[in-house]
Amino acid sequence: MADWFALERDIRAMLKQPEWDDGSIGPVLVRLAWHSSGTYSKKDGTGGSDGATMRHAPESTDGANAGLEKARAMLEPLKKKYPAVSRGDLWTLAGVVAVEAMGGPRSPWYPGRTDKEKPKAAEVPPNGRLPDASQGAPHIRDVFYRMGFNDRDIVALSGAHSLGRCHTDRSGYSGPWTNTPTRFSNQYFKLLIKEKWTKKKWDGPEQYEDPSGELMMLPSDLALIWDPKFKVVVEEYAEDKDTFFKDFSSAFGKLLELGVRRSSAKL
Ligand code: ZEM
Repeated sequence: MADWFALERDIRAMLKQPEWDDGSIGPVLVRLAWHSSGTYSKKDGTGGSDGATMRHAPESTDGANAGLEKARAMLEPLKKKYPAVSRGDLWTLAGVVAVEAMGGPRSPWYPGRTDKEKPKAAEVPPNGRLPDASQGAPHIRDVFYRMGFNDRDIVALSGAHSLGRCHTDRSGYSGPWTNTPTRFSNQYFKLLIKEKWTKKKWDGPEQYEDPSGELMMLPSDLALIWDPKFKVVVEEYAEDKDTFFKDFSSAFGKLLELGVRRSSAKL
């Protein structure tokens, strides 16, 4: 049996890294957990975090995963220290621990993923399953409905953009969504509603900025207030942090479980 408490302690201890972005690798670990899971398709059960297939082509080459090789490399020392823990478990647990350590809610999480060292072609999901930030509500629904989520889950999960930032050398976009990118909060929803978002004038891809020019939104973020059904939920979460935390906790937990096959029951 792996010592899960010791592993969680070690994950928490490595989050603070002064030379990394805003001083914490928490946000990029949350993104790793999400991208390793968000390839799932409920139609045929392919994709998801089981197998840790993001190490293998073509998933490793998906433009959406640019930069996540750094997050995976940062977790490798823990894989060495806890060899019985699969990378699929390590990457998803790191996301859960990071959210909680940055002030967010704990999500339900269960071990039992099995890494695929030499996956067959059909066992690695094709590229293009993760959402495209340049697109709007219909695309976002296509992608998240494919995983089995509903509109409310979509808005809740998107609240993770209270964390972290965009990097021109990864996605081509630039900047953080909030002034507190290492603090999990409902600030993203408040800003979506309260700020005036205008198109940024630059050579990069279409993105939006607040009047200060310091904060950003992707077209896919603004889709959450341009679509009336999404907007109602954005307004609710902007007003009610506790409901957001509760909904995020369960939706993130559900995301990390997608496609996980266990030989024995959950612990
Ligand atoms: Zn994100 N996300 N995301 N996201 N994301 C980025 C960064 C982060 C979308 C997206 O295109 C982008 C969810 C949903 C969606 C995080 C968590 C979650 C970036 C910037 C882009 C472009 C990448 C870069 O340049 O480094 C789109 C289109 C989404 C849905 C429509 C969900 C769901 C998430 C978790 C539950 C996080 C934490 C980051 C910040 C990463 C970092 O390195 O700081």
